[in-house]
Amino acid sequence: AAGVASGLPRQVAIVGAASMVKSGRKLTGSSKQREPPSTTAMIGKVLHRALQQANLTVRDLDGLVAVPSLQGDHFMEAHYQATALGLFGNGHEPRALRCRTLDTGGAGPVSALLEAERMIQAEGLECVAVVAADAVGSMSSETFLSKADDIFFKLGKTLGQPEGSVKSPAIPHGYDRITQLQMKNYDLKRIQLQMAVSLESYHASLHPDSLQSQKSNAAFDPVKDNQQSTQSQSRYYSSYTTLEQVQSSTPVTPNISLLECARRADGAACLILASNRFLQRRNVWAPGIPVVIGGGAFSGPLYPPQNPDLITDVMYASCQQAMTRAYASAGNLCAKDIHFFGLYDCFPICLVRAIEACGLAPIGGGGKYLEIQHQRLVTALESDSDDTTAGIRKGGAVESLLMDPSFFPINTHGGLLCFGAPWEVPAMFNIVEAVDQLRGQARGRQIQGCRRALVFGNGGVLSASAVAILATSS
Ligand code: MLC
Repeated sequence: AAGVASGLPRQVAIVGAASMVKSGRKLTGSSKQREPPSTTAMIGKVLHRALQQANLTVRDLDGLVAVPSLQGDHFMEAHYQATALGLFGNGHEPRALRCRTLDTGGAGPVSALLEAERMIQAEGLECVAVVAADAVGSMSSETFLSKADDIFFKLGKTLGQPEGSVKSPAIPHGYDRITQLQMKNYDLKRIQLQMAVSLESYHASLHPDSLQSQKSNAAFDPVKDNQQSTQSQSRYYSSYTTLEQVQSSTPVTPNISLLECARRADGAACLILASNRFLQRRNVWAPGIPVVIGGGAFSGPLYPPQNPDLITDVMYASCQQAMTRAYASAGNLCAKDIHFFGLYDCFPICLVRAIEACGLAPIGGGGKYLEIQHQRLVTALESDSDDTTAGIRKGGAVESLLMDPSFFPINTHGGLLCFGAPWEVPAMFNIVEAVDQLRGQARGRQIQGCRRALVFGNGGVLSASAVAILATSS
């Protein structure tokens, strides 16, 4: 892998990365008349923050890539948002802004990142923003489910599947089919899937912006706790969800409970990509800027068939294929060259398959990998008698676990399960966290020596996969 992180010949850097997430107010009953948060307003905020990081303004942009939203449901999302935000100028002086909308479901942000990189490399653009926003956290349960289910009910009908073969909630039931198959074929255990939530929840407890931390911030004051001399720099912002809590969570499908579902949220994120030629001209190119060094994508059918015998590994291999292509395009890298993994985890089975596909565990070994990582965490917490409601003890077992780059280097923000999941936005959160890690700005959750990151987004029920590999430029 030596030399691949030079930023050449793929000369595109990520110079801005900003995100926001909120649980949203359920617009039911008397609040029915209230407007849900505007995706345009949210995009405006994160766009401004991401541009500011690079000392740029909207006038520097010559491209915009967006993904659709469930709440906005706009025609030509990128054009819509560019128009609504006034990015085309005042009409007297039209601006050349190339807009693209990409729909690969939850894989959208990673597909959009790769498209923005391609627009810079192949079309000669210089500075492209990637944006995503949604407000599914503010939807009532009925509105969200009718929209989400409708997609797959319609598909079932189109494919001539018997009435009722796609059950509500359609998305968790689709992932349950894959879960059952993986449990049967590879001895994956239910408890191992539940451990995924607990591990991610632990990471989310170290991130001040995760929904989990936002919800329980009132419980204690991490700043005050951190002033105690026995505490290290790392601190908790919330207590984490224990395995027992996941096990007693309300069942949604036979193999998925509420805490094992992507956590509905409102939110937005923005990335600013620029050519290093442009950055050198503006005098802002500096070693250490995250650059895109590889990418790959692959697609399969949108929903698993009812008959488990027809769900073959070949049909649902999009993640594996996208990973293989991404590693190859980054100069034949492999898992041991990567320090941070931003893996899509809308349900634990998605994470298990990604862990195997990226090479952190052999095929069929994802469950065991989770079990080992979970055991490491529990042992360290027990050793420190740590109740995760105070700062982390200096020189303690938990601190040394966090200093070990091999400890669960996945979704240090908490993933869809614990950070928050505004429909097609959350793979952006994986990328923003990767950028924070590569910049060394992940504070109490920083992976030591993080120089390369892999981000993966999944769309549909394991149907569309997009993977990008980022590295710090030298
Ligand atoms: C929900 N809650 C969680 C949680 N999920 N808390 C912690 N961790 C989680 N993972 C909390 C909520 O905040 C809420 O708290 C309470 O549990 C009830 O959740 P709800 O969503 O309001 O309940 P309900 O409306 O009854 O719906 C339950 C559900 C729904 C399971 C049907 O949550 C659901 O469909 N979730 C999956 C979302 C989904 O499918 N996303 C797309 C993933 S697929 P409080 O305090 O507010 O009551 C994908 C690929 C792609 O990403 O292409 O899109």
